[in-house]
Amino acid sequence: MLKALLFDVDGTLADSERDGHRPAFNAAFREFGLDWDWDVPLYGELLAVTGGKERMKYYVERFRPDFAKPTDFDDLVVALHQAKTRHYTELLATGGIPLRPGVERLLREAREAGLILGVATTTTPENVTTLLRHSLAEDGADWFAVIAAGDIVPAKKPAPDIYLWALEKLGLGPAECLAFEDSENGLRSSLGAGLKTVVTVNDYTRDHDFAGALAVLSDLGEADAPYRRLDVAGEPGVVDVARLRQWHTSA
Ligand code: XBP
Ligand code: MG
Repeated sequence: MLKALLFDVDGTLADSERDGHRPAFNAAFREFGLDWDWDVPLYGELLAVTGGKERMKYYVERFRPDFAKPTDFDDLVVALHQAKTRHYTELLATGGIPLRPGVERLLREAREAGLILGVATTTTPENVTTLLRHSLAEDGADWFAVIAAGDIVPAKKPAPDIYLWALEKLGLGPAECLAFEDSENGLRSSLGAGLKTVVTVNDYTRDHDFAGALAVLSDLGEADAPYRRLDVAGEPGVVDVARLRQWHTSA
């Protein structure tokens, strides 16, 4: 029986990477007097690595062999990441990052239907609670029984650890839940935890490999703007609780 819905955040609840995280990283780099600048295509490549601190280290290794790393490089990365989080949460507090189509509708319906809601993400916990407060509802974070985020597990997605952590906190097995993801790394993580997963793509992820997903959709859909099914031929529609229960049992 379907008891809980587990959501990825970046790219799934909100299209937050290109115009949210990316400019926040760049603002932090400027603040620290670094000449690092992540444009839209480069950031797409950097998204191969999940986690902001891990992504900055990967950038230096892969793209900036000229950068003379200070002996306290790890501390610099932590300080840069704190500045980036400040810039990002300031943007969120202006309501600058809206939820994706159908997200608020489905969250409300799921709550009314008595489904448990959870989050499993590699981003920083503060980013999640701030997004939910400003783009969902003042008490948006309280809608979720578990918010599994950031460094709470050492191995970030595509490792399944963050989903396994969330399942353990909820006291549920993977067969009682559905996951929602937007990226190949995310899908590998959720499938690795044994979760059936609905994928909604975005501009950075639409060409990813989503083999094994329950459904691959343009978005969750609204009555006046239904989703398009991208994996198999199918009617446009709206992801609601009834459809999720049907997919969950038939798969
Ligand atoms: C997305 C990520 C994160 C964000 C940056 O996570 O990979 O690293 O890009 O966030 P998800 P931080 O899709 O799992 O929500 O800088 O806070 O790590
Ligand atoms: Mg994501």
